[in-house]
Amino acid sequence: MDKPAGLTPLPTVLVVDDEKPNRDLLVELLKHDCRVILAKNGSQALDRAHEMQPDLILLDVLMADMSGYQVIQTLKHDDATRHIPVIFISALDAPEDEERGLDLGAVDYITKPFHPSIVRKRVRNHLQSVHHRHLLENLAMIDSLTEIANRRRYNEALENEWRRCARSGSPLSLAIMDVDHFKAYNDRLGHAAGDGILRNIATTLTGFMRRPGDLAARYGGEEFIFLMPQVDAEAAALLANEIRSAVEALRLPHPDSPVSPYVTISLGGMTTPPTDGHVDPEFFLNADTALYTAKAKGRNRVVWHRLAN
Ligand code: GH3
Ligand code: MG
Repeated sequence: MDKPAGLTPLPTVLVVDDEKPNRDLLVELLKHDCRVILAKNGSQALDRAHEMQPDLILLDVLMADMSGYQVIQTLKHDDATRHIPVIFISALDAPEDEERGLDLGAVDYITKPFHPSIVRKRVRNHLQSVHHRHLLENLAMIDSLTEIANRRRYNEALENEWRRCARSGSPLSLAIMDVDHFKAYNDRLGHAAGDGILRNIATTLTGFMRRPGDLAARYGGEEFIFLMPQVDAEAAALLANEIRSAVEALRLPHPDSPVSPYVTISLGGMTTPPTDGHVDPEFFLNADTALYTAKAKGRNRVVWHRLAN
């Protein structure tokens, strides 16, 4: 699950132990470094991990309903939880137990009775690694000029939303947009001013991300994407036109545009009912062809595949 970029909230740690005194001890120990949530058995641990997406799990091995080994196996088999690091805290202190825990994918294994300050420091170290991983993931997914999602993030979101819409039988809509006569803008006002335009457009697009799954991304150069899961063609084309109009309403002067005194964009779009399996390349191609048609028809307009525009 995505963590928001930028803000770093207090990390969340899920403590799983079937004995209350142990849970209390760990809460006392960790409460200054993180938000602690609790589970008192294996099945509760799986539910909490799913629902709360903690940054780290401290997992007891010997529990009544389900062993910690079974819990970690289930976590590691589930796409929604496999990324969450697990530390075993266990009274089983033989090297074979520790080895088994690490083989099952735990990042660390602490034996009971533990030394409180050591547990605290190890948890801190692991949370630091989690934090660095999130930073790297975010860096790799964000376009540095506009600070919105990049093409890689878009591709990933497209795969996910495609599958999600296929499962729920909902439509998926995609708009591709491109700045009109942008070369002339750069030639007249300079590349730095052009960069400013791209940032302005990115901010405007971000303002249209109103529903879960909506995604604004910079596809590359002066091309942007807006992905709209669960939006049908009519609604998507209307929204695309609102985006077009919002960019024009910024009134960013474009002295050399034959289309308008201001910077404008053209948009092409496509809506499809995704089928199971992988993304159909035609989805993007048809939206791109619609964009080409919007350019050919005079720019500063929206053309939607298979809609009377
Ligand atoms: P059209 O209306 O047909 O899209 O015309 P256009 O001039 O926008 O299209 P063309 O493909 O000829 O030129 C695209 C321009 O976009 C050229 C390139 O310098 C500019 N561009 C692409 N990426 C960037 C960028 O990151 N910053 C700036 N400032 N300009 C960029
Ligand atoms: Mg252009």
